[in-house]
Amino acid sequence: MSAGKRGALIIFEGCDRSGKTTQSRLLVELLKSKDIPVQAMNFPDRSSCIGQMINSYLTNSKDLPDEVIHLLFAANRWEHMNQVKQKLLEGVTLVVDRYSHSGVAYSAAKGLHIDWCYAPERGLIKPDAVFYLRAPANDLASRGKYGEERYERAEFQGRVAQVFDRLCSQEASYWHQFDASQPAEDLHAQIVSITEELLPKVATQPLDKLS
Ligand code: T5A
Repeated sequence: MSAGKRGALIIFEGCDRSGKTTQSRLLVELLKSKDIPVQAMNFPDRSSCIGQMINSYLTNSKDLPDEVIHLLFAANRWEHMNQVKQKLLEGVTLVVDRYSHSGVAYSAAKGLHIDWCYAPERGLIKPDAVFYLRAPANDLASRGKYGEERYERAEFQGRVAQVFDRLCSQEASYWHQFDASQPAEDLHAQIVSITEELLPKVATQPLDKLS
């Protein structure tokens, strides 16, 4: 990469089974094929100590108060922030499967106040783009392996989608909404087109923080 050019922080958000993992993988493969420095990440990162507690909660082997699991998800992002910053400044684009807005959407859908949910996310590096994959909860419920984890109930996912919709309209300057019901290849083509415009645009911009 040329001196002073940074990578982009690209986030995939959406309800469970909306295709984030599929689209992140396709985007990373495409960028690699063009020799663009890129790395995949995902939250929660279940490999750390905090991530293992989150995994126990999601797989229903441990119960925790809503506030506690919310703060653990946020802490799981904070424990990676130095690495995220370093990679971006080295010119590596990060394609991340879920980030702060998942934290806010799932906890607010349980009834926690949205401002309280947002508080521990403030100060994290702000995404350059959020790709929001949206589809009716019933469509997603028919996809493979749905129902294995704690939040995979269509009624709850409907409430999560409502919060994501609200965040999408509030943060319209960097959110892009896609119809996640369309074929994966069509979705990928639209995501690539936005990414190709985004990378040169943000390369000389300073990193920003969520506020
Ligand atoms: N959570 C997470 C919080 O509460 N707070 C937080 O801060 C964070 C970070 C785990 C849970 O944690 C919660 C949210 C989640 O409930 P996760 O591990 O990311 O988060 O779990 P999921 O979102 O459920 O991840 P999945 O891998 O299960 O779903 P994806 O990544 O959205 O979907 P994907 O790509 O794996 O595809 C699912 C299925 O659909 C098919 C795929 O082949 C696959 O079978 N598919 C399509 N089918 C039709 N059309 C398309 N366009 C398709 N794209 C993919």
